[in-house]
Amino acid sequence: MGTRNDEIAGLLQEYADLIAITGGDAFKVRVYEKAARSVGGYRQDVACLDVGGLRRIPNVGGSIAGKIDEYLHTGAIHQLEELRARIPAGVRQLITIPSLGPRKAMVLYQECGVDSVESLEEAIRTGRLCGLHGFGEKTEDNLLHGIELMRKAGRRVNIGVAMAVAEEVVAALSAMPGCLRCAYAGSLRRMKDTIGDVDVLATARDAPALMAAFTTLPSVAEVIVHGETKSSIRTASGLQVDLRVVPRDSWGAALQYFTGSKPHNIRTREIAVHKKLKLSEYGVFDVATGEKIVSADEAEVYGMLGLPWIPPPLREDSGEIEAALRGELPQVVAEEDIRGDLHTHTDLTDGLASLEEMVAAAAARGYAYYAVTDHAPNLYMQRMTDDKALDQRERMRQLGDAYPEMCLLHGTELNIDPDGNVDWPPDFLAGFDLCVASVHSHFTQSAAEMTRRFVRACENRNVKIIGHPTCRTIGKREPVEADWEEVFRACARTGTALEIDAFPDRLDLPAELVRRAQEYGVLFSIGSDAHAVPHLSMMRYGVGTAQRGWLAPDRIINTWPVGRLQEFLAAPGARS
Ligand code: DGT
Ligand code: CA
Ligand code: CA
Ligand code: ZN
Repeated sequence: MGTRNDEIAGLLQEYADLIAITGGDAFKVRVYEKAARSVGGYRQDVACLDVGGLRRIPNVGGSIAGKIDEYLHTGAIHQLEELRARIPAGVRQLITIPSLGPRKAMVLYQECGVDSVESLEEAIRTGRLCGLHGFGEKTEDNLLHGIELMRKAGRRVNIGVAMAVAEEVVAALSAMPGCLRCAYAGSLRRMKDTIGDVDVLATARDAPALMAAFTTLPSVAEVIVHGETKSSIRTASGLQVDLRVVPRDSWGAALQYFTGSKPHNIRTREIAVHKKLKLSEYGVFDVATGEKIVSADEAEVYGMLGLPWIPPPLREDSGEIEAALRGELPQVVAEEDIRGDLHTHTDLTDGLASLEEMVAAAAARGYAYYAVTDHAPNLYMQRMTDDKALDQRERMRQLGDAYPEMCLLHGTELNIDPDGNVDWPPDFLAGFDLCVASVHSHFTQSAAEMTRRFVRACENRNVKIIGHPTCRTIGKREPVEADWEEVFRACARTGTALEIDAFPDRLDLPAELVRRAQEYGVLFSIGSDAHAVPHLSMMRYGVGTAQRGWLAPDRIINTWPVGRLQEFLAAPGARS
């Protein structure tokens, strides 16, 4: 069942934002932000804790525990309410525009009465910001570009948000006595990185009862349509969920239809026409007799078309039909193929959980190996030192005795500087079992500079994985520009794997680049980039991205047995 942790984390983050906008103490802002992340990632339901229990949450002190407790008892935090009364919600929305910070948001509100994204756009277009301190022409261009980026992401949500909603709906409906089958379809089943709306299908003995249950689920904020076979609701976060109840003997056809994508369906329908069949959301029909042909599952539907079952992440009409007709569909990686996680953090840097907690959670997932890759000293906010790294290594070696089944790897996530250099001298790096290297700043370098930067990082003999290569954050930051073909060649030549960062707002390398990179013989690693225990399960979204990139398990180093992985990590790596 869902916890209220995200809701409470959201309030603490809102409080932090409002303090920042009103020009409050930057230290206090960070304290609340950290507390918000801790609450969001906490393993117990925070709503069930008393003040003593609340204070045991990392980064939650007495005053924050008091506020959470106040909220749980009264439904409000009075200090937050006071700030809300002073700052319209639209002003807070302004700081979600990339490149617009809290200080500027307050100036815009106080000096120009800008209190929403729309009114900001209007103010820029009508020249009302001219002469306002700190808002030159370049700033205005950046703001307009930021607004456009936000619009493009639109009301689409990342897959993690949609999956949480869909799984809750499917679990609740499946538990209803009259429900026979229930599953989500659409872009979510295809594991797309952003989701427009969630499509849920069901078969039921009592369709009206299932509809009634659906429209009264606790997460429903608004009922958009309540029909006999189709209803739509919206959750508090604005995500639409459609439920369709279909006849039992149409299940396979309906699931195939509503999984999409639309271009894939157009192709399958054409193939059906050639076979004198009609394929629709209502079922498979014999055109000559008009008779409905039973389709209990999708494999039967594809079978009638003379095709093998096609994994949903491939259904984009990007060559999968041709491959299926030739009998050459790729055997894409599955979550069960993953034997370990090679990108994770602990509270030694910006993670929330201790080394012990993270390792215990990794063991519970049945991993054969597990790497801890905390940040390195050049990301100076993380306050990493040689001693801290060595001390962590020692603690890890001792911890290893308690986990004879799992190989613990002491790694680090290095920072690739603008010239392509990384933290620490080579002999210190050689002491790590694994070095991931990633870009964390200077995202706007030219493609040529960025390419050189990646190639140099690959050529470092200690760097084995390039982390979150494009540095995109979905809906917030565009991917960096680089000559990816050149980067792929460097990876292949130096034996450096490219990461698929599985965090749902990253999914980086994106699927299209994964597919292209394979042609250069590049290896991959799927890493959760976990900063808390629950994040280890984000691995599934990285696997989904790999599937959309047509990636087979053998190309992914963390599907390999530990011996093969260690050989790869120990190899010197070719230099230019
Ligand atoms: P989304 O919601 O924008 O992330 O993307 P989808 O793929 O979930 O699209 P959605 O929700 O509009 O429709 C779900 C599936 O239903 C879609 O993938 C294919 C099928 N579908 C919807 N409309 C049409 C249509 O006009 N023609 C065909 N062939 N299929 C359709
Ligand atoms: Ca959809
Ligand atoms: Ca839909
Ligand atoms: Zn990173």
